[in-house]
Amino acid sequence: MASQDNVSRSEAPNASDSRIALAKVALVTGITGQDGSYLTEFLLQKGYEVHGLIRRSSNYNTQRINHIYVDPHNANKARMKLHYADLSDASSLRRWLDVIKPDEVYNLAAQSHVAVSFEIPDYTADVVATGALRLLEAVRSHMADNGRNIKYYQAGSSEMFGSTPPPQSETTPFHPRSPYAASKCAAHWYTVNYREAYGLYACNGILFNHESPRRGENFVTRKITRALGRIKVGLQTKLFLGNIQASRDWGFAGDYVEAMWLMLQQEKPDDYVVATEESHTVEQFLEVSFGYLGLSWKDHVEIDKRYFRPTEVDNLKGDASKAKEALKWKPKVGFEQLVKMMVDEDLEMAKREKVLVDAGYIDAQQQP
Ligand code: NDP
Ligand code: GDR
Repeated sequence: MASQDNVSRSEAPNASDSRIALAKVALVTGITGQDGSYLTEFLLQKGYEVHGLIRRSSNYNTQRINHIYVDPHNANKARMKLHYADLSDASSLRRWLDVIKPDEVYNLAAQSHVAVSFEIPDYTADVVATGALRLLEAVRSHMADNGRNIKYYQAGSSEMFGSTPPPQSETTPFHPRSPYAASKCAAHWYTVNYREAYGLYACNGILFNHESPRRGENFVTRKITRALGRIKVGLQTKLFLGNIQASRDWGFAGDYVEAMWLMLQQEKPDDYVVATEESHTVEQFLEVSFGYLGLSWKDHVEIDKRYFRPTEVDNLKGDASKAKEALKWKPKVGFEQLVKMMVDEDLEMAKREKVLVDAGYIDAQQQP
């Protein structure tokens, strides 16, 4: 397990001392998130040394990367290294850039929950918008002071299109519908500006929803598959949801991280939409997932107005022709395969949970 004690501190020996000769070096913010974990696996497979910035939390927050963690005391084998930093702390970003000297920076960190951004708008803007600006400025000043080049990836979102009707491409106007989406628009334009003003190799990936068994449990797909597994094994009976008529273009996170990397391997920096070009409603996700386990969602789902948003994004469906043409990227996992992958994993998790509940080790009511 990646212990907080093993996360390097600024007074620790230079983090790049054990740099693997000739390996490219990537710095990933948001490494403990869904995309951070898939991107790190992908980059390690490509031979990169990967440095992740993690924020301090009262509980371990490294569950998604524990399986690829190697204790740094075993320095010859450890190609993923973790450091404390925060997008709200500019000095930490600049310090780690100076120590790590990355070739590529992937800015994935965010308060990424759209509904929560209505509850904590100021914090969301600070991390998502100003956080991106802090990191861009740290990259710019590090490059100027050290005569180095860094390629920068910004995690943009289809939420920026908001109420603009589909299909949405790179030329579709933004009309954000939440503090989160407005903050992502700011981060998008900061990135474009740093590219134009300073010649920085900076790309915006405008990614449509992408899911996986590692998706956070309060996003709708995972909330459904997690509840479904528990319903199937008898740990839960009801699932409370909000607007199930919303439509999303859902892909597999493992496919999308490849597109992030491809954007940084081109001759010139640019912005790209990444999507499956298929859209499904939340209700269709319920149909396919419950149907797969031989259940009817109508027997279990109740609509709870608490999950409705003050302003909703009704319909997202990407046009990814530019990424297909220029990056030669295309998604490998389709909608039904994605749903089944998530249901299979969450059913196994529910079965393990059931063993613990039956043995009296945990209380079924205490689970999400
Ligand atoms: P997650 O919510 O799973 O991960 C977010 C990451 O950001 C976590 O590692 C989190 O740390 C970290 N983080 C949050 N706040 C801070 C902070 N103040 N300083 C440093 N790190 C912080 O998101 P995803 O992996 O799903 O998404 C990755 C990025 O892509 C995000 O920017 C998201 O907005 C964007 N995006 C995601 C899409 C999707 O469908 N998944 C689609 C389009 C864009 P911790 O683990 O401690 O919480
Ligand atoms: P989204 O994802 O807002 O698209 O943002 P989410 O899964 O939260 O919502 C998708 C749609 O489902 C509806 N919905 C519910 N959503 C949640 N979370 N919980 C519910 O109970 C529920 N019931 C219905 C929502 O109203 C919405 O229409 C995700 C995040 O990963 C962002 O960071 C990213 O930028 C975008 O995808 C692209």
